[in-house]
Amino acid sequence: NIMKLLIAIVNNDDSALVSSALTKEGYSVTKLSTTGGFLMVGNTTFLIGADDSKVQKAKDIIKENSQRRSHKTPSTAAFGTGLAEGDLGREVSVGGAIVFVVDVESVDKY
Ligand code: 2BA
Repeated sequence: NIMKLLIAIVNNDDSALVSSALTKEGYSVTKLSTTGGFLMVGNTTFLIGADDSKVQKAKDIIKENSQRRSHKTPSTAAFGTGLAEGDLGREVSVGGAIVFVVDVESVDKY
């Protein structure tokens, strides 16, 4: 059987729901604390190794439990943000979730 790795970047406000919903459905999940390069605000990255046949269901669960939100960028430039002058104090639409699905060459558990 073919394994896939889902890399899902999820809004922090949705991450608790996403993680419990996935776990309840039997997925093995690793949560990483991450930071978006544009807003420099914390988000959550899930690593989910799953059989190919379980990928669509995982995506559905993530979709059902995450929402797009409007987020205001800082009004003054902070060190390390990717914000340009014109981006300051603007509303940007932030997922929700973005999900990458990648092929897994092999899986070994020790
Ligand atoms: P951030 O990088 O903090 O981006 C937050 C939101 O700001 C993005 O929402 C998008 O609406 C906007 N944005 C991002 N980069 C921009 C840019 N260079 N110029 C103008 N606006 C920009 P989402 O697209 O929903 O992304 C939410 C988070 O998901 C991102 O947080 C990032 O952590 C991750 N992400 C999104 N697309 C990605 C990708 N292609 N590769 C890796 N991570 C990604």
